Amino acid sequence: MTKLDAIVVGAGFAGLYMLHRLRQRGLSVQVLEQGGDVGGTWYWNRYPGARCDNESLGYSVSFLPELDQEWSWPERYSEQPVILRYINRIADELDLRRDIRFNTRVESARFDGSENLWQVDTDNGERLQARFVIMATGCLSVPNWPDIKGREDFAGDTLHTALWPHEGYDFTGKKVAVIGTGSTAIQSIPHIAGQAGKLTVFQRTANHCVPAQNGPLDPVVERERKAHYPEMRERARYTRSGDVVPQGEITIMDLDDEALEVVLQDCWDQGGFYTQYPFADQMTDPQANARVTAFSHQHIRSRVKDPATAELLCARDHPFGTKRLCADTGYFETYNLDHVHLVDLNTTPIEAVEARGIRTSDAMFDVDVIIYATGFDAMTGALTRIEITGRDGLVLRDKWDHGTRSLLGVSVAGFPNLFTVTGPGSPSVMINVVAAIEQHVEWIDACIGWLGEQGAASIEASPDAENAWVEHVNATADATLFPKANSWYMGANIPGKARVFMPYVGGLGPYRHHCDKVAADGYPGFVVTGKQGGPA
Ligand code: NA7
Repeated sequence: MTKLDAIVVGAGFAGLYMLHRLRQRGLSVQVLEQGGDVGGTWYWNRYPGARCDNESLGYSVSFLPELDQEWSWPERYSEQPVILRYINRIADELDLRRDIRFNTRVESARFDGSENLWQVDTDNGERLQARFVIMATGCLSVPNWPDIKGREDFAGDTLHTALWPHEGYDFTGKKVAVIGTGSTAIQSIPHIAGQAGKLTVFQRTANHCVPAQNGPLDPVVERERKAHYPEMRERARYTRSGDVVPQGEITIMDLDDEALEVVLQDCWDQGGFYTQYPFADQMTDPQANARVTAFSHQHIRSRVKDPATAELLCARDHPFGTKRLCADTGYFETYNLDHVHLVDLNTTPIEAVEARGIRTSDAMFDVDVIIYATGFDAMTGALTRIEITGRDGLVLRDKWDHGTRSLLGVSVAGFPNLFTVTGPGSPSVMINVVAAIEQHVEWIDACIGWLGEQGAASIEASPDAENAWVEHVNATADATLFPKANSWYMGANIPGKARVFMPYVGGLGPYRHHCDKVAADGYPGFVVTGKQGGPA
């Protein structure tokens, strides 16, 4: 049996950085990765139009300053192949592949208290042992297949956006159905429409959307950023969003209609998440939020020619930004094409998938291919699919059955020496995820270093501190409009999943200060065993 200091699960941004840090510490580390190569999210999500909604100058790693200078992002928001190339470059630069086992799925991890060791079993029948296990499994890595009657009966091709064929897919002349209208659908639909003979989009809930305003990266912006990269990276570490965009400087309710229109138009012209962060009250005051919603609806009406379709595309069932905001490039205009149709599943729900297509309550849609753009079992899916057994036979899936519980989103009571990168209860998906990952990885690495210095055997969240943190995470979310949406942040997209707001909305900067203080104060709230003078 292979015996290691640490096992890292996943080889996306998080797993790669974790490997790098622990290796620098002189630890023996093995990364286990289900995919055939590095990249995580960016390895799997290869659908047409897949790109990051965070600007690449920020959505990139801070620990390779030479790469910051050398690398050129062709566009403001990079498409998937470019990001995947970038991640490959990181792996090459740091010679990481030699410690990564690909095509290896972790099936179970079991803590052996007598030896303070984790036993990890893979689908290749291999067993490894390590003192530490770091789950770098990603927040959006388990695709959600909806439970639609007859799904298996379809005779044409079935695709899921998160499991896209590596060789691509030619839609030329085909009759195509897309189910779902989240970020993924909004990115891919204009591209699919460009090829398909006929495209029918099945919408259950319209999503709030802002124009991405993507384009070639302005050389002046690039030059400026490269001249100040270290300062910008340092600033980003302490902002709420993990990026350097304007944050919370404008109070919507202080502005009259005319002034607000000017400010919002400016946001829409700048595009992307510029629309989300400048406002202090957008996510807390329903009235302020409604004014942004009204502006966004006006915008949609100006872009979609058919008024009935435009109304269907206006999100109404949740406040603006309370589901992950989508960034669009030509999405709304796609519905002006004669061969593209929108089906409203609220008035005519899907009754079944049949061999020749999709039957709704009032029509049969014959199609050649069905694309499920139906999202993920987010935040917990990858963790609960692994049989993770901690102290005294406690299984993580069972512990989280009524809602996720974790201290700082990084450590769970009952699971010693197990760390979760961007776990539930941390800022993770609410912010620039690369910044969130770096903060967690650095904190975990320092914690492991500290345990070594103390000669300690294990660390885990104490139940009291975990409860207090969960309460704080909930209270922070409850002070906002976020819990009002049936979002994947709430687990609401997965039937039967506990409805708890999972990410921490307090912002990266305040969260980092808190985590740093915990470390500086010797990890209060954590149970440390084997430490000199402590329990064995
Ligand atoms: P999302 O945002 O979860 O969107 C999934 C879409 O699929 C959404 O419109 C869902 O409608 C729809 N959906 C899910 N199940 C069904 C069924 N059974 N019938 C009809 N429609 C359904 O996933 P994405 O992949 O677009 O984006 C995920 C994240 O990746 C994104 O937020 C970014 O952070 C990157 P619903 O809203 O549930 O009514």
